Amino acid sequence: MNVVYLSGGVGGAKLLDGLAEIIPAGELTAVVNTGDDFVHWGLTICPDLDTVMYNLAGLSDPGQGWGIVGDTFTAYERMSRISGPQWFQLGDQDLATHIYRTKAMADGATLSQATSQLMQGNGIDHRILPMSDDWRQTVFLMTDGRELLFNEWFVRERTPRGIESIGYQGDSQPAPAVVPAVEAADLVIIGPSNPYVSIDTILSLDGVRDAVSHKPVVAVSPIVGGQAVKGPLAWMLPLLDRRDPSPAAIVDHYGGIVDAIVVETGDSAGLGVPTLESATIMGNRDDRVRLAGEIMNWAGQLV
Ligand code: FO1
Repeated sequence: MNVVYLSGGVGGAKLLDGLAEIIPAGELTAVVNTGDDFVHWGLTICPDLDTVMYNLAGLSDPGQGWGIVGDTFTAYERMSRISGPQWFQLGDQDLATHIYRTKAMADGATLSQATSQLMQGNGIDHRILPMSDDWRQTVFLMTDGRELLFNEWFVRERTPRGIESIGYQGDSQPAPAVVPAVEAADLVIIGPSNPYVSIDTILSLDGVRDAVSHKPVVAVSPIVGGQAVKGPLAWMLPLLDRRDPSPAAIVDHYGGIVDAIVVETGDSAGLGVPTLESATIMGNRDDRVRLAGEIMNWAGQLV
């Protein structure tokens, strides 16, 4: 069964790690959010691509989810001495990724090509695609007039709530392999990611929502028991969709493209689509593989 997985954030990467364990490399393609990408220290930073890469390579901190477990921060500390307090922690090993990617693209590689080289360099056989090869940055227009890039909002400012709107700036073209991958899929899985900053970013690209809408789609709820497992989603839904945080709000947010949903045991009230209840909190790798297996066994009925 050909699966395309839409991913962003730490939760998305964790479930992808489980899926990659049970689905052969030729049958699983991930399309990863690049709306978080930005230039920092002159380097092109792609947090969600790197979070996927480190989780699939077994390099990530199981708890934190991003960065390389055991990494040191000597360059970061030195930079803080040179140019004052820093707000985005780039580890010494993590820097190799950013330097490699920045050089590859300076030498003319596309982000898709640089990503493929980085994945191979980290021993990952599954196909991991950036949603776009060009800048498509998520921008927060705040009620006080500030415009913040995602990580300026998420990390530097610590998710301020005065959001006027969220926009996606830059090229609306998906990376070349994205729409063909969706068209070749038997099933699309939307990871337990924040819809606004991890999935809408992908669906907003030309042709992607339409291609996905013609496929069976399973979404994994990022809302558990009325709370966001990670991050600010629990208050973004009431603010931006005027909905209480719930799996039903997630189904409705995606506007009819979701055919089935995976929720935490006990959360399946009034969803109106086929629902799988499970233990969806992934505290360790066994959880990731178990949940992935349950989803794949259950999703067979939809294809
Ligand atoms: N998240 C933080 O909360 N603080 C950080 O200093 C930080 C650094 C960082 C460096 C590389 C990277 O790939 C991710 C990093 N993240 C950090 C996570 C980042 O904010 C991602 O956008 C989140 O994973 C959500 O997508």
